[in-house]
Amino acid sequence: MFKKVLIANRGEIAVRVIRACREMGIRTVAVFSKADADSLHVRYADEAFCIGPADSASSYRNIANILSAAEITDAEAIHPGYGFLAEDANFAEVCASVGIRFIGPTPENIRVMGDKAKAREAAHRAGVPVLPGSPGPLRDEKEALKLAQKIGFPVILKAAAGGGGRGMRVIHTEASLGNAFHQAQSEALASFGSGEIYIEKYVVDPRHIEIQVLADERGAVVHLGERECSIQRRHQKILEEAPSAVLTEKIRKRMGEAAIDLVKSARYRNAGTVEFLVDKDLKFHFIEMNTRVQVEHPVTEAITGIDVVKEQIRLSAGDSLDMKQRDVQFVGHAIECRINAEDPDTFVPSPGRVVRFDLPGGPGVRVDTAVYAGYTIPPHYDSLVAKVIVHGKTRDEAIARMSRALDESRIEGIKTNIPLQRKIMADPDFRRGKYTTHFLERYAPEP
Ligand code: MV4
Repeated sequence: MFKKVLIANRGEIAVRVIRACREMGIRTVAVFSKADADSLHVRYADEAFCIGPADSASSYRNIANILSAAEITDAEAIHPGYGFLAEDANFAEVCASVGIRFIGPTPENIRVMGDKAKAREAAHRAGVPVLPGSPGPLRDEKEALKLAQKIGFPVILKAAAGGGGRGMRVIHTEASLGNAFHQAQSEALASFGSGEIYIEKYVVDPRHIEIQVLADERGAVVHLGERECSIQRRHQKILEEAPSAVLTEKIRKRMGEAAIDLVKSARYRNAGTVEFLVDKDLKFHFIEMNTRVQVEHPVTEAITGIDVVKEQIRLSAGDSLDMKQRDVQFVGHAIECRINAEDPDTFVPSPGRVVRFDLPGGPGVRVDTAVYAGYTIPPHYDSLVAKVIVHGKTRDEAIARMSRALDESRIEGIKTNIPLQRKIMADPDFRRGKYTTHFLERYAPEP
């Protein structure tokens, strides 16, 4: 096992990885920007290294500075967390070339899944259901039109290098396809440096359900069940739960097997998440694969008892998967609420000094955060300040427990979305489990 790991991230995920390392007897190196000197991840690590100014391009995304910190401190491996360098195939490759283990999949895995058109092809090759659409990237507007006519409207154009919803265009009529094609292409080029786009049948009012997978270097694979992630605004998830309230045992099993088929066929390694859209008839189709640990991994940990971050570290060190699919047992129901520093009505970020930070506790409650009373949340990064995760015997118990946990919370000095999370807990459709990706529009109009 590694003796020392560098965590190339900040905030709650850096704290989360440090905790896993500490319990595994691995020494930790935190890196931090000048804006983050007072963050908990700096305090919890065995060593901490300043890697640059506040802007993340100069610090948390600065490969040279991070590798220097790793070399100076003799770290054998780097955990990238999520965001920043987590899905940078080039970074993973550079780590390998200087003899530092990147805790995650292979550079080739990241490259294939990072290209959403290639990922679609990989899923198709694996026999995993994909939506009708282009086999690869679109050559021109003419090809887009031909395919749209074949698939039938509505269709959606997506950036191959995109994901997470950026650079997408929904098209309802033949007449609007021309403009949409060129808009999607130039937006993709401007946002991702690649104008490659592809087309798919558009699923109206879908659910977003994803499967967590783990794979070792010998090709053994398990899935850890699904996470329901439909409660989102502008492609930012707000709340996640496991299991999904709508899946049947039969479909859950088929989705898990589909995810495993893709992992095996693509020779994917380490932890990953296979994303599906699920329609009203519970038909599911692959859309993307995420090659990192995700913000919402704790709901899976709660219902399986499996520590996803420790598994990532073990698998990266070359250990074999120490479980079979039948060993993965699901117990109870878990919900995660993301607590963001933002105005609950306008969604405008609300950084600043936190004067009170009373977190919930008690049975079945977990809080992941790098914030404490007296801390000043810097304005330079995302607005996630804490994740509240609850686990209960049933979905009803988990909802009651989350409502109770949110009621116990007192955060002052900054605005947070706790009032919005409380409204969601009280919503009759949420309580019935009847919701889709459009659920939040009633509380949070898209601009
Ligand atoms: C779709 C879709 C419907 N049909 N693809 C959004 C995030 C990214 N991971 C994929 N996304 C979607 N892909 C097809 N073929 C619906 C979404 C989607 C969505 C789209 C527009 C506005 C809000 C959305 C919220 C969740 C999912």
